[in-house]
Amino acid sequence: MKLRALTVALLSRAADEWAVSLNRQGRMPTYAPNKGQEMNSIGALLALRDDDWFVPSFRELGGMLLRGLPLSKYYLYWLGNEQGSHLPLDQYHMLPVSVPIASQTLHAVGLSYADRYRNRDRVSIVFVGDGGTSEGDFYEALNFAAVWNTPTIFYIQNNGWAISTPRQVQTKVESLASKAGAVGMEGVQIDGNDLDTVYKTTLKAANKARNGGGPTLIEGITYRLGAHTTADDPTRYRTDEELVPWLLRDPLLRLKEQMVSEGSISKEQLSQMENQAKKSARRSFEEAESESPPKMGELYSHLYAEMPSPLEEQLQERVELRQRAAGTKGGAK
Ligand SMILES: Cc1ncc(C[n+]2csc(CCOP(=O)(O)OP(=O)(O)O)c2C)c(N)n1
Repeated sequence: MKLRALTVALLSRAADEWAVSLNRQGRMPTYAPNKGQEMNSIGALLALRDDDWFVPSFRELGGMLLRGLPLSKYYLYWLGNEQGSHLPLDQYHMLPVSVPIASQTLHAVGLSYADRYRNRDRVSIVFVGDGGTSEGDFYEALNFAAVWNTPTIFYIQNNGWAISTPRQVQTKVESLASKAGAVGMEGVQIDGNDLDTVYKTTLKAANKARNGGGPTLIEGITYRLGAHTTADDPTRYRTDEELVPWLLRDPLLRLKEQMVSEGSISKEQLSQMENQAKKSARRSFEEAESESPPKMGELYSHLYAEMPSPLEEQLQERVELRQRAAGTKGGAK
């Protein structure tokens, strides 16, 4: 298990670092790094079956790679290509990246309600950030899951910040796991930077849910080592005094040190794996970049089976604007 977690975490870390660098080169529009949070989704997904529903937010690259998602597809998403959100359900049992904060929590409850209704022993896991737990959708999802006793695992990645808003400014509770008490659900707070703890806690919640015991809220305490996204500068709102201790608690560093000291991997093997991960990240991006860039209309065509008239009007307006802009350029020649 540890070797698999390490391989995926190294690729996730390399992919993050390369994406940030590509953004600075003007080749990647906006990217949300996972750095420092990887073990949450990796540990949790390792504890689940491949056909359990995985409903991510936007900092679960490790979990997505574990499910077999090619990194190039993840890069396509961040390049704005809708193909990055087309994930055949039978293949991945996973929903695409979700940016509207906490909206995905309701989708996960719906999925697990359907499974319970059909007497399937499948569970759903949904990820949300600490800021997301102040959204109405989150409370509604928790309540429905508790009342309907759905096989849902809510996993909060509490990385301390919602962009520049610290946890203590957006909620009065010390423990986000305690929010489960409001709906009569079990809540547990854990070290989200420790692979073993995340794995065991998720496995326990999954076994309970599979056996009809209902939902669990897990709060993984973690830290976002990088920026919120490449459009953010965290030095404007957080101090080095806060950051430095978390650099020492880096989950990847911890796993690497643990595995080397146990003798399950040598330093040479580790550096080979790191090089491999970096090469793989570069190759995956080149693959994604070689796809043709998304066309303007695609922004509208993937939302509904039949496009509603306000969207049709918007699209038409944009087409006309573009034609006019092209005409103006032509006239100036
Ligand atoms: C409904 C909604 N409101 C606002 C935003 C803008 N927004 C994007 S990320 C973010 C902060 C989310 O913080 P948190 O839930 O703690 O997750 P993190 O980014 O720290 O992983 C906000 C407010 C959004 N995407 N969706």
